[in-house]
Amino acid sequence: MAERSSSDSSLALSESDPTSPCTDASVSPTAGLEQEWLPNYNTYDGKNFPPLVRPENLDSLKRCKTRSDDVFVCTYSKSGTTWMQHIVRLLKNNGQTESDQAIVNVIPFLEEYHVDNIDLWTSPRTMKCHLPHHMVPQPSSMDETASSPKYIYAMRDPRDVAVSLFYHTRAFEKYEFTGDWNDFFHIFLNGKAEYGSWFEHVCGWWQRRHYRNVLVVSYEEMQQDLRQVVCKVASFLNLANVTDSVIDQVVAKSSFSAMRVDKTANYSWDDQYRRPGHVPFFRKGQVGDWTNHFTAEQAREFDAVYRRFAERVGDFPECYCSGAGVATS
Ligand code: PPS
Repeated sequence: MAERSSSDSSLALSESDPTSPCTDASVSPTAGLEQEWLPNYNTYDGKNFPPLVRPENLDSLKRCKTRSDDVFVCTYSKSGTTWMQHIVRLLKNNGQTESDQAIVNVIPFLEEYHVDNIDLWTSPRTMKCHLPHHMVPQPSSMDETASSPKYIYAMRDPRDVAVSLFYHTRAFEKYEFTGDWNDFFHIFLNGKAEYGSWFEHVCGWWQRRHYRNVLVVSYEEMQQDLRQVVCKVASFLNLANVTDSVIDQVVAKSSFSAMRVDKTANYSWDDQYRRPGHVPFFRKGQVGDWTNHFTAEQAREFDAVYRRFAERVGDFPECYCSGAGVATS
């Protein structure tokens, strides 16, 4: 497929611009839903954000200057972020966790910080973020080789994302959310969950997946052939010295069962903030758990919204409608 240049005028539009191809015009953070149904979100620029993500920090990111050796792990929430962070961390350190530091200290969560703080981090910086594409710090010219930071975007079947995010939102006291799955289904489908519409989010990165400094991978691909994804990430990051044995170690240490008991990766440090009896971070780690939650009517409604969006924007992954994983290359 032909490489798309960063001067493509339709893609140069921000997704917050109503004329951008990815904007879901029907989405506003609260319209059509009673405010009291919503989790305790912060709102910024027409989108909802988790309670720990402060609008002033989001605003400050407009001033964030990228560096050529920056690596961003970008995702919509609950799409395999920690899995990808762990892989990147291991790859960059010959298959070892370089210290007993929790992953959030090694690969910090960008939007929890103010730019004045981020500017002080030493290079090379690797950061995680869930921001929609137009809010992620980027150089004025993307799609270059030597001088561009790198962006890894991990995506997941939105139905599994919705289910995982439902349990996450219910688990943490801070969200003050006591709704049921049916309530959350509508919050998610209407683009009112944290970070806004899944469709807009994925669209922003999907349409740039052929840029040389963007790598898009899916959770389903990772489940199907983890080794292949690990190799893809190593090559994208230009980690020339990674041997087969390092790849083997990264794959072994990145399995669900290995990460669940790894204190640097399993988010056990957050357990103190979970309501009693709620699921742990490593909940199921499966493809297709949505079938245990969606009613037949919800599945039809989701498919209809998906198809409408995909038809309108044209260049959008189609496979999730039929239940298959998305091939990103
Ligand atoms: S967060 O809070 O947004 O950063 O969460 P995120 O890391 O993106 O996603 C959490 C879900 O990813 C699952 N997970 C894994 N699945 C398979 N293998 C591995 N190694 C793995 N690591 C994390 C995790 O279990 C969450 O999904 P659910 O469906 O809730 O279990």
